[in-house]
Amino acid sequence: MSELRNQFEKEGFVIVDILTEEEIADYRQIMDAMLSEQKKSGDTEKHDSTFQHFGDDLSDFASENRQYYFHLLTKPNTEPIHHAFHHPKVLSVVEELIGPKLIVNNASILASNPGVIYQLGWHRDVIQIPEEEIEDRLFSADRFHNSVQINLPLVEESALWVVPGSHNRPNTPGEDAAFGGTRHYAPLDANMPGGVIVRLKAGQAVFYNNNLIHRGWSDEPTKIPRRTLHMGYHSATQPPTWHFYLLNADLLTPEYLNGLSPTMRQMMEEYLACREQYPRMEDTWQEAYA
Ligand SMILES: O=C(O)CCC(=O)C(=O)O
Repeated sequence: MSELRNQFEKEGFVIVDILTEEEIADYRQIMDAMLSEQKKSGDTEKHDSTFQHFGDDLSDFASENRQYYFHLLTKPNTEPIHHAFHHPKVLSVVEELIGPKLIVNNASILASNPGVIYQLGWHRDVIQIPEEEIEDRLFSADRFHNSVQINLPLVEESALWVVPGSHNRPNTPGEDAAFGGTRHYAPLDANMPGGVIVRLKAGQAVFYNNNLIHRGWSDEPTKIPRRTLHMGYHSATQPPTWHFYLLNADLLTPEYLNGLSPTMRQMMEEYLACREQYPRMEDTWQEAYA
């Protein structure tokens, strides 16, 4: 097993340099055309983050004083940045971590302008699973978790916090106490033992097992914008997890697919073929699921 994979399995995350300076500048330029840093809101209210699975509309960016979560695939006018989702270095690291035949199942951007307080409580990415169906066996070292999530910032960031090594074991009593009885989002004032900030330079990515206990967080209003590509993949050599269903397949119409680059179109066709093979998200956390 490679050193990188070993570290990923032990800690639940790895940090890798991905983009060159030139690519960072290119990507920033594309991003600036979609999301303006000049746009300021007069809004002084405190907002909860949008429920990520719905996603925001690009045209709403910065109208409220909060972080935004944009789904880039299935949203027209985001095509100029789609090549980020098949960046060869990203794909080769994911392949090293979980295996070949990668299917993209999340391609988003986490974005905010300066001055935002962003607080998404501690959680594992099991929000799609009803709380009473979340069993400890899902967080076992014996179970292959067929999902890698990635944050690739175009501006340095320190928004993601993780509890290293928490991805393949159940909660400790201290973590249970911090969750306060829920298996979804912990209360915002939870004091999670062992939580650390993941500090990333622009162009560096964190690849994480999203069973890891993690959160998105800033204690104070941010001083710099957030422009972070956020992606998820699984390997088609094994059945997908519940994260696979994050893309809204209904929006992948023939008309939409026709407007994509040949590579992106092929990736979406592979996504749809996999969706046909595994149509039911609710099967994916059952014990009998292969
Ligand atoms: O980097 C972040 O803001 C956290 C994202 C997150 O918690 C998630 O996607 O589940």
